[in-house]
Amino acid sequence: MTLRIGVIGTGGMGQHHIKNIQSVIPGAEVTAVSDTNEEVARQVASSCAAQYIADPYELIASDNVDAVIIASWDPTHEGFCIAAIHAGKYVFCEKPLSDTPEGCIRIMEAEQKAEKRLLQVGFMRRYDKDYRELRKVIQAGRIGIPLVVHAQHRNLAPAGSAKITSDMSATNALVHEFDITRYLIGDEDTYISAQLVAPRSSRFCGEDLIDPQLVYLETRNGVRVELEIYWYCRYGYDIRCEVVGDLGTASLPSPSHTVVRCEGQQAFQIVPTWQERFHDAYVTELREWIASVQEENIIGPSAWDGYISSKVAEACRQSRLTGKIVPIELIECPEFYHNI
Ligand code: ISE
Repeated sequence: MTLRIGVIGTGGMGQHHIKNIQSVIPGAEVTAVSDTNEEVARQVASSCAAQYIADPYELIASDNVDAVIIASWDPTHEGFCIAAIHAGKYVFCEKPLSDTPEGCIRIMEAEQKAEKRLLQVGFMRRYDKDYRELRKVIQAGRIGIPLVVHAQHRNLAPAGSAKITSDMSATNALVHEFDITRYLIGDEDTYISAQLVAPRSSRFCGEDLIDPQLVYLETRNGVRVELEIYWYCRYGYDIRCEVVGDLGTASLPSPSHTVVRCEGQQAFQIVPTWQERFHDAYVTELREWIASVQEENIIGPSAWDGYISSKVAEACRQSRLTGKIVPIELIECPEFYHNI
């Protein structure tokens, strides 16, 4: 049966998911959309023959909606997730699950009360073929025991009109790195501390944002993770990752495979946006999510994964404010989230 999806948030990410559902993902259709920007939401609704529903809670409750995608402003995620879970509906929530760890805990509590996994978090990098390949190499033991991870997360410039704050470097962008690093090195290991270091800021980022930022994490097994987030790198969307082991190293390939040599130079394109870099990952992610909803067996990134990333982001914030290395103390993983 065709899955009827309601989408909350018709900005860049919401529109991207809607386009993918319409054009390349069979088995689902968008039947309702909601956004605080009514004009855009109505345009999007008419482009996919969906209903525009002003109140997102009404969309969640609608008989015309079997499952919900949340792609709205980060601080609104928690309320919508909890409402969808209370309504017994499957929900796919863009990252971050919540902008606070406490919010993630409340979502986990709601899901446990429902006694059924209903929620998946949009950590789409787990569906990217390059990250999947990197993980395979590490898990096969080819580089030995992972010791160090170096990763860079660079944006050409922030997308959309929302103002980026220094905390969003961790809550909105680095959450991807916190999650994908666990996926690469094995999630039986856990983060135990975080330190945020602010170098001199770019001239282009404005006064309220520290940019770039460096983050150093330590895991219980002693792996060191060194991350850079840079919103205004101004040359493209550039995601890099190298894992150093005791037998060798493995890294993501260059994002484009066509290398041009001409006029005395060698070059390859660096795409400008994450929608382009991770296009295939977004499609695979939604395709697998839709299939898992239809089979009533959600297996993608869970609320527990969302909680861990949010907890690390919170430690980064504390570190920025205090200048100290901040310990990360996770709550005990509820049994509900074991082995999922
Ligand atoms: C954005 O929200 C995303 O999710 C992208 O994947 C990320 O790379 C970017 O930095 C975020 O702002």
